[in-house]
Amino acid sequence: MQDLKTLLVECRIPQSTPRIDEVNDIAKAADYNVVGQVIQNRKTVDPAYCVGEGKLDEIRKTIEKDSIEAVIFTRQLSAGQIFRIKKKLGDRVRILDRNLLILEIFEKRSATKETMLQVTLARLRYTFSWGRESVRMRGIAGEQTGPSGPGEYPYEAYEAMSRKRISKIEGQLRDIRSRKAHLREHRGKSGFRIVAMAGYTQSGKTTLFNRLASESKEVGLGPFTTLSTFARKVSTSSDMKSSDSFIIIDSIGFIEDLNPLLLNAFHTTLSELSNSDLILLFVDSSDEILTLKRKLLASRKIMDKEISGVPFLICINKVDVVTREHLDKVLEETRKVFDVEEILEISSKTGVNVPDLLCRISERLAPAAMTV
Ligand SMILES: Nc1nc2c(ncn2[C@@H]2O[C@H](COP(=O)(O)OP(=O)(O)OP(=O)(O)O)[C@@H](O)[C@H]2O)c(=O)[nH]1
Ligand SMILES: [Mg+2]
Repeated sequence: MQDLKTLLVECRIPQSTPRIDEVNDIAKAADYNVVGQVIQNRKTVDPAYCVGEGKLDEIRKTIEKDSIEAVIFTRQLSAGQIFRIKKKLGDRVRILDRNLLILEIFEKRSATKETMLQVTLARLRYTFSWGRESVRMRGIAGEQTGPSGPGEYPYEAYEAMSRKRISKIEGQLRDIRSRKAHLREHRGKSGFRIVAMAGYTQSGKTTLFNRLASESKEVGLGPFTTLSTFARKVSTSSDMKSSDSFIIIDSIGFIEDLNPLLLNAFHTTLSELSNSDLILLFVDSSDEILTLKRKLLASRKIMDKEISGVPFLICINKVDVVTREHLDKVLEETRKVFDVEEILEISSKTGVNVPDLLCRISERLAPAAMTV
């Protein structure tokens, strides 16, 4: 149980996307006790401290007055900014940016060896330059800044160790992946078609997975409830003939502006989806239109980069909680981003239109359809 008293800090510049609500959700999911928010509007981001130095002084006073234990910046901070902010706010407070927070939630939710290795790798790569930076900034907590051995600076040892760990983990991941490739081949030979679910985090993928596969995987714990890939067999009729069955795959959700180092960590998890025969792309219709538009664009970007070439069917989910008028707007926005004919309106939670969805999956997976 973490429960650190936490302050969120957002530096808003013209045209930047407000992130504070999303970061608030992720922070809560990672068990931070968010007690306040500081938003500063500026023309540009301060290169030294992200927010202005005066604002940071105010934040320091708030930290002392309210016994704040963690400060989370909603923007990505450079290593230099992190060290300067740490120096100003003191070592007692934990300083994070959105990426480090996402890494924490990834670590917390990692359930498989592969995910754990992927996340460790992402963190090592993300913090690779920190040793050098801490020396440049004259060290955290007075570490020595000169050579520690013949011609070797402390950061060189840190980097050499990181490099070693990185290549070890890469090797372990290669082994796991080749075993998984074997499994996939086996699945392919068994004649089962594969249907994968994709979409923004919290759009309702696992809720449908549980419904279809009679499973009870965790849902609704906030962003990134699911990190690993799960596969189960689903039958669209009572006999379990392979022509009526398919394998459904649940996976990690998308998020906007994920740092490439973090996205790459999940590249293979996502690219597993590109081996599928059909993708169900989830859209959360309960979002406000502006949020929906941003999430649609983010989904499109990730689909194009990671999973292009696989046919997909869009599932507008959570129709049980929205009006017809709102749904029509959702459809209109979805069509602007995705040039597809087939969009189904469903509710993973109540099961509305799920039988229709199963029919459409069967039809799309039928051999004749697959050759089109
Ligand atoms: N009202 C309503 N809520 C839904 C529906 N589907 C899912 N939810 C809720 O939305 C939240 C997220 O659901 P999940 O199934 O965990 O979403 P996910 O896409 O798997 O999320 P990640 O694993 O984070 O990618 C939960 O609180 C669900 O109860 C739906 O059809 N209607
Ligand atoms: Mg999930």
